[in-house]
Amino acid sequence: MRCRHCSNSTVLINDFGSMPVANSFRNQLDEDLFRFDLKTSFCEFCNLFQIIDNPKVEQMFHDSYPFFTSTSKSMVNHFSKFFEEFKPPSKEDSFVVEIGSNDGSLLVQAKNQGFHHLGVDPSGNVVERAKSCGINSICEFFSEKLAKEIKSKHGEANRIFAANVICHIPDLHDLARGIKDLLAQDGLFVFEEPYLGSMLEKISYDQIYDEHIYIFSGLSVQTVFAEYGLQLVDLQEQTTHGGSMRYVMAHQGTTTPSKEMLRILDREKNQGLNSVETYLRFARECEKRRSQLRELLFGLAAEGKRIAGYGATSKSTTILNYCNIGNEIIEYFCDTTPEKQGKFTPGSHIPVISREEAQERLPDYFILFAWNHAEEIMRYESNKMPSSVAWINIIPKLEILSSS
Ligand code: JHZ
Repeated sequence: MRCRHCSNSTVLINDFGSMPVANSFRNQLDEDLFRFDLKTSFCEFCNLFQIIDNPKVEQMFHDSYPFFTSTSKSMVNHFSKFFEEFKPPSKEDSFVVEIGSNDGSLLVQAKNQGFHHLGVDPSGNVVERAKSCGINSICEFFSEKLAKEIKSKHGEANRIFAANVICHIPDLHDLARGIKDLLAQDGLFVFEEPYLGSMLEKISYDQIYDEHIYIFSGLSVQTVFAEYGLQLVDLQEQTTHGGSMRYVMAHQGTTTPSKEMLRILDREKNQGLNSVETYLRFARECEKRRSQLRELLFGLAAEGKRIAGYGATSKSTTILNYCNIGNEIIEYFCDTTPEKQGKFTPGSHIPVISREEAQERLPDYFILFAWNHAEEIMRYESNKMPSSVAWINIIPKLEILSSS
């Protein structure tokens, strides 16, 4: 196993077994389901935590991609603050690009405030949604080649933004060359992703699935982009997606790195984010979590309890397939995304229904698979859900939250 980035040999960390594409919801149970081996490894040379194999990018991102950023109001709010903090100082002669712009939840601010902008996303359906809201978007995979085309048509970008997408791009060399070329000399490249430090702390192994080819840390991001003259200048911790990190990058030598960044990089070393032992410990913990979840759910099912899932997340595909839990245990998933409703979850074959339908057939237990949106979900559900329904929290700790 060679590192995807530096080609040195890596150490095998997790083996989650055969896994479908996390967002390959099926219309019919008998439809073919593509599977691949989901394994992770760690590179001691560039500190990259990565999955070993991945499906082709076209199998993951396409015209029926079912994840729409705007399904979470708090995420839309988060992106509006993101834009305010990092927008170019002036509208004149400035150009904002977003990689993986999805339905335009971030760029809507650029559009509303009159900034010249462009969103790039490879999934046609989400691009159409963004365009229908007046957000300039193109349906493409970002690459060095595309960066050159954008530059020749629109000029250099003063800001390049990305949220929950840089870790989806297998070839980081091509990406870095594209950014280097497109970014104006005084520009900023700002992206945020689920954070490796949080994943290790919470044992949120469900962050590992096909789309997440890498789970980054400050240490790995610094190394990967330095080779192309892009310097990490700030790190900002975020609470989104169960613990994310925002990485601020600039052309080498143009911006002074923040003290906070130096503090976080030191903390990462103290936490052992650069040591194989840390990851091997994480792998052992994942196995323990698997046994605990199976024991709890099979026990409840044996008592005749009805169990449903809340939030048909990408993350739930890893948990259900790794723990070998399917529709014999979980009766249905409740999810607000119309594109997921009426379909079956990948590999675990559990039907997805709307919140309204779920109200008609409430279970004894709801497992909170969208644990990263717990606050938003509980705000909505707390006065609607009868006390006879208990919640099962899976991350950071397996626990039953309330029961009559
Ligand atoms: P959510 C996504 O992963 C996909 P997922 C992506 N690959 C990525 O990188 C990560 O984000 C970071 C539903 N829901 O946000 C909507 C409700 O039903 O945890 C979604 O289907 N009711 C780009 O898929 C799911 O839950 C609600 O009130 O793991 C949440 O998915 C809310 C708030 C959500 O991301």
